Amino acid sequence: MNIPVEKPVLVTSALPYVNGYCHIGHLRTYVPADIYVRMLRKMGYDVKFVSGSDTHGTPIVLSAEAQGVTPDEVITKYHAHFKQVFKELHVDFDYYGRTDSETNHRRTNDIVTKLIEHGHVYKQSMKQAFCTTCVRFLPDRYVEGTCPYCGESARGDECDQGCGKHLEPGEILEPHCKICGNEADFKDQEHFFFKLSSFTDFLLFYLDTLGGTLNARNYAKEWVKKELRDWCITRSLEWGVKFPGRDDLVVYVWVDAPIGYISFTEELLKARGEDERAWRRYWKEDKATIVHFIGTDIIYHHCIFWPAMLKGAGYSLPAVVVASGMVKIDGKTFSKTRGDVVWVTEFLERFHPDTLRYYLVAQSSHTKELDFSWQSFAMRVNKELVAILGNLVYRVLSFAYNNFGVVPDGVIADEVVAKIEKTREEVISATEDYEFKKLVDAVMKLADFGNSFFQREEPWHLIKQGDQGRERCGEIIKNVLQLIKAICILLEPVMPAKMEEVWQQLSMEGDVHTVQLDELFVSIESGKALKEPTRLFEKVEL
Ligand code: B3M
Ligand code: ZN
Repeated sequence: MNIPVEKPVLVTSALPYVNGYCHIGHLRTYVPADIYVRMLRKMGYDVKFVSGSDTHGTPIVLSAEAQGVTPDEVITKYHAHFKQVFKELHVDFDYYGRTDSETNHRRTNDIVTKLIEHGHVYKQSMKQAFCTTCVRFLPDRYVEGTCPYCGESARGDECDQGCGKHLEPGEILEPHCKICGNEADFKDQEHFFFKLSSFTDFLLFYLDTLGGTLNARNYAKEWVKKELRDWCITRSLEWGVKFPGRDDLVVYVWVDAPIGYISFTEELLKARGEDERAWRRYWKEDKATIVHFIGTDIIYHHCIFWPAMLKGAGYSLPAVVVASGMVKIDGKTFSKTRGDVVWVTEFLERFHPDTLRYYLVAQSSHTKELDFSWQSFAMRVNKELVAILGNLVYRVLSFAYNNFGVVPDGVIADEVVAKIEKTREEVISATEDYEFKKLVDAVMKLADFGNSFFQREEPWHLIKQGDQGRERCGEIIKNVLQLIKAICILLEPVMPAKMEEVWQQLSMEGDVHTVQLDELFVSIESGKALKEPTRLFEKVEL
C-alpha cells in the first residue's frame, strides 16, 4: 500500500514475551520491520519505530514458577537479552520499552476505564478451569487440551498447534493442568467481558480498508464472519495490570500488551523532549499512519481485539497490519525439548548478523512459511552473497585500486542509469507491497548485471591498449563503481553493517544509513583515493 509521505509513520514490531532466549523464529518479524523502516526513511518518510518486552501473562508466570524465581527476575534477565540481540542485529528501534512500565499501567487503566464508561464491558459469572490437586484456577497457558474448532492439541488461550484460533476461557476440550498434568475441573468465577460481538459491523468495515498483507485481512474477516464471541478480559492472577477497582483481578495480557505500542510512543516522545501531548498525534488525532508488523499467529489479536478496543475507547486505528509467515526448522515446528531450535546468540557467534538478515528475507516471501535449514543458509550465503555480491565488489574495487588508485573519470552510461532506475522502482514497489524477497532479488539482479557488464567490457584488455584504452577502461570502472554505490544504498536496509563497509571502500562521504534514494543518480566523484579492498563475505562450510 502506498502510505502518504506527508504524514509521520509509526511502525511497531510485536512484543516478544521475555520468558526465554531469542531464537530465529522471533526474527521473522523484527528484521523485515527494521528493513521496512530503513527503506521508508530512504524514501523520505518521517518514521518512528517502537517495540518492547511483553512482561505479563501466563507465559511469564509459568516460566518464573518453573525456574523458581519471581516474574520480575525472569523479565529483567530476558529483557536485557532481547535488547542485546536487537543491537547486534542492527534492529534499531527508536524505543524499546517494557509493558510493566508505569506509563503502560496508566494507559491500560485509562483505556479499560473508557471501555467501561462507554458501556462495552459487563460482568458475568463463568466456568473456569480449576485444578483440584494444585488447588488453583488455571488461566490460559496453565491449561492444555484439545481445540474445539480443529481437534489439535492446544493451549488454554490459543490453538497453537492447529488452526491458530484464539480460545476463550472454558472453550478448550479435555483440559489438563499444565503443572501437575491432572484433569482439570470447572468452578464458577466472576469475570469481566468486552462486548466484542457488538463490533462485528465495525470490524467488517474496518478490515476492508485495512492495508498490509492479505493474510491478515483475510483470516480476520473469516473469523468475524463466522461469529464473534464476547471476550473475557480479566484473569485471576497476581501478576499483571490490575482491572480498575479490583485488586483480585488483572486484565488479560492481550489487553495491556498492544497498549504497550501507545505507551512506548508516549515514552519515546517524552524522552526526546517533546510536548507531553505529542503522542496524541499518533494515537488520538489520526495525524499519523500506524503500521504493525506481527506474525500470522497473532492476527486475531491485532485485527480483531485491538481495533475493537481502540474504537471502543476512542483512539486512532492502525492503517496497516503486516503478518509474516512462521519459521520452521528443517520442516519441523520449533521445539526446545526436541532441539529443533536455532538460538540467535549461538548463530551470531559464528556468522555475521547481516548474513542472517539477508537470509531471513531472501529465503521466502514474507507471508509464506520459512523453512530454515543450514543447507539453504549456506546456499544463500555462498551462491548469492559471496559469488554475486561479494565477488562484484571485491573484483571491481581491486581492479580499480590496482590500476587507478582513485575513482577514474568517465560518463555514466544510459544503460547503467536505466538499470539503476528500474531497480529503484522495483525496490520501492516491493517495499510498498511488503515483499522483501522481491526487494533483495531486484538488487541482486543489479549486482548480476554489474558482474556481466564488467565481464562484457573486458577492462583487463582495455587497460593494456594505450592511453585511449586506459581512458575507456576507466570509464567502464567508473560505471561499475556507480552500480556498486547504488547497490550499497539499496541494500543498506537489509545489510546495514556490510553496506557501511562497502560505502567506506568506495571512499564515499556522508552516511549510508541516512542517505536518500535520490543519491542513486549522483555520479560517484572521480579522483577520490580508493583503499585496498577486503572481501565482504566468507563462505559457509556445511
Ligand atoms: N507477546 C508474543 C506472541 O504471541 C506476544 C505478542 C504481543 S504483541 C502486542 O507472539
Ligand atoms: Zn484449532
